[in-house]
Amino acid sequence: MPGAQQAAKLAAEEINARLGRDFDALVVLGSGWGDALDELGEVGSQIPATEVHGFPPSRVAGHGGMIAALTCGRTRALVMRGRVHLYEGHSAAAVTHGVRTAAALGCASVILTNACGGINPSFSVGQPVLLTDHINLTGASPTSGEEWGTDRFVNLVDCYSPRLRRIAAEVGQGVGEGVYAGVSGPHFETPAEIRMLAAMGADLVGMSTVLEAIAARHCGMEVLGISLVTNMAPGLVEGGPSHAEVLEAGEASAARVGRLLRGVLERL
Ligand code: 8IG
Repeated sequence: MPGAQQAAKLAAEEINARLGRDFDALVVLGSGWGDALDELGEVGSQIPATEVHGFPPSRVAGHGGMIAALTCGRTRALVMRGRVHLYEGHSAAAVTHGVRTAAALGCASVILTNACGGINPSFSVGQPVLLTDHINLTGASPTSGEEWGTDRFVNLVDCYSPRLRRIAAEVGQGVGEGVYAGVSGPHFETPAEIRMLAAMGADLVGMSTVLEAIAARHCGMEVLGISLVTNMAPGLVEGGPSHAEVLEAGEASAARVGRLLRGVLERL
């Protein structure tokens, strides 16, 4: 059995023992989304992610790693907060371990959330944006060297489920739509790089999500991606982004994005 699948099975067994099984969906809470958890309803039990096989410690402020079980309407959700990033020096396999573990636990869909920079000038800080597609600029793939099911060459047409996007657009008000460019970071872009990304067709830029979306499709899961624009990209505004600004925008939007997540989970 390939490495990633084996690791996911082990992690799934441990989560099953502590949080139960039969989950419908995984929610990955990105930076700035942690406070949204309060809106999702009654959290059943939760465990530190580092107590589960294969989850490395996360060291970014505002990313306390934990895994929780909660029910939203009839949807049984597994929630992971404290994502693992390439820029911490982790591999594509480590970055996507949570998604593969959720697949091993039977989750049919995953909601990937993140904080990002807005490239499309029609977006504003604090706005949630549904991903219609992505551009993977990390140079990495979670499918490299991995067999999962039968798909060596994963099809990424409609990677972000049109069905889930429709549900989210109905639930959310003033929610945008756009293409997310995933880079490895952790430096922010130069203004010239932002002009390049805009010319490529990117509306948003961030340092996560794309590898998890690919891994989720590799495992046959439906994917919904939602970005919270926490800063406008370098070159579009004076100065440029800071991590403090990102956390502040996340805090200010927690209730709004929490309600959006809750509405989607109830209608999955
Ligand atoms: I939040 O402007 C957040 N994450 N690459 N650029 C990149 N990642 C980000 C940004 C940004 N803002």
